[in-house]
Amino acid sequence: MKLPIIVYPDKKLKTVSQAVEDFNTDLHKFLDDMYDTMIESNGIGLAAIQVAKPDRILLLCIPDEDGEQDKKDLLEIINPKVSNEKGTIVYQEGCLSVPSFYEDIERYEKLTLDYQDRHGKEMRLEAEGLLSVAIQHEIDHLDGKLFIEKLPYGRRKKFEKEYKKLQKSNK
Ligand code: Y12
Ligand code: CO
Repeated sequence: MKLPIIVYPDKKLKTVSQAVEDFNTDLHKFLDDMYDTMIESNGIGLAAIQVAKPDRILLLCIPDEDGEQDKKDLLEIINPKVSNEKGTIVYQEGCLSVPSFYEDIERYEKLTLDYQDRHGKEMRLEAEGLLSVAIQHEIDHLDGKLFIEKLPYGRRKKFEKEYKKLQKSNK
């Protein structure tokens, strides 16, 4: 079932999400709904707070070399912890909560991610490139932060002006 996505400037997006403790059927249903929401919205990543749930959960499904998203590549990431960050990469980021805006953002190029899967099992992965960027973008959501907060002053101002204009035209 597709869930409604919260969009900027909704203040709920500033919430710091809380650790998941119960790995039960309610969680599994919510993860399935997050997947439907992300895929039906053409997203490659989604954090639980974007659908109004302040839990430390994120989903990623990075497209393959043909641009196809395969469910076998789905990552359900719960209670993530990043370590071993290395290098820098600039990537044009987009966000389902900031529709129609894409901006170049600098992130770590590589990292190690420890997390739990839907059964509470401890997992670890090494990420680089787009996967590393998307992990950092989604973990920022869990800490109440959006990628636009990383923009330099001038670009942020320009974004706010254009976003307001777009919101008005969509009314
Ligand atoms: C770089 C860093 C992080 C990510 C993951 C999260 N972002 C997304 O999945 C963004 C998806 C997105 C989809 C949109 O919808 C369509 O293209 C049809 C979209 O377009 C509009 O809002 C009009 C914007 C963002 C990805 C990359
Ligand atoms: Co986002």
